[in-house]
Amino acid sequence: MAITDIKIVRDYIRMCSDGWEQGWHERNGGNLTYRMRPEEVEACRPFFTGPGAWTEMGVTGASLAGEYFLTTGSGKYFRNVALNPEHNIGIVEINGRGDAWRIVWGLADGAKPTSEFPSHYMNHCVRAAATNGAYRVIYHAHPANLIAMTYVLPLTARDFTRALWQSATECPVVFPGGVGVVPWMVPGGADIAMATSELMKEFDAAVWAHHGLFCSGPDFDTTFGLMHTIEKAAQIWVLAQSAGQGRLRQTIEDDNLRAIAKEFGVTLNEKFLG
Ligand code: 2HA
Ligand code: ZN
Repeated sequence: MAITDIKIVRDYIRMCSDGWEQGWHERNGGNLTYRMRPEEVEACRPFFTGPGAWTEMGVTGASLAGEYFLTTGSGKYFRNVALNPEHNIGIVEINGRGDAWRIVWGLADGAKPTSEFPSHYMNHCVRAAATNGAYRVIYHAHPANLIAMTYVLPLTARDFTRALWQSATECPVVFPGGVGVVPWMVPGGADIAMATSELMKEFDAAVWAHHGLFCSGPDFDTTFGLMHTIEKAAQIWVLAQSAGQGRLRQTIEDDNLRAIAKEFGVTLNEKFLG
């Protein structure tokens, strides 16, 4: 028995491989964190190594103090996770104040959690609070078509939500709340973490201009599916704009969006209609 035989660790690794296979994780691009359930922590605990030193995050989130997270490593490649989990991913424990982490398993030989850990942690705090603890996954990737859209469309939640909803009929069902947009910012620090977590109070997904996308969800399937759906819609948008040279002959109209919402029993974010 190894820690990689535990289902949650296996599923986490599978999601890393799936993201790599989609082409969303060039080099060390992207990162994935999962907030572990108490019974998953206990299943993994026999494999814990002597804890590392506490390291401050630069952000504070008291609501998830003491929790444990699976995380990808800073500078590590998604491509390598399945081949060598112990060096590319790890489990960190958050301290009692909610402002520091320490490594309890993995990230071997001096590796550290993802450079975006402050963003992930603040997003976890916000999404857990917004969903009564249901949301456990934060996923950041670099999907090319969505990034391309950030060079063409105004960087507003309204412009991106409408463009994506209109690019595939399933989109309003998959993300009825829409997507937020963070303007271009320096990645890796507290400022972009706070800006993203502000948007995550309202949205399941936040676009980072000229960089990528953050998605949140209750489990790996839903969160990966959200990333996949948004990027597929972005691809269709880019294809349609290219083929039509910027002119669309027809699209999914607002009344069509309302009809989808009614049929599928979802509530669309009304401020993006009309
Ligand atoms: O982990 O994607 O945003 C590398 C990144 C930083
Ligand atoms: Zn990134």
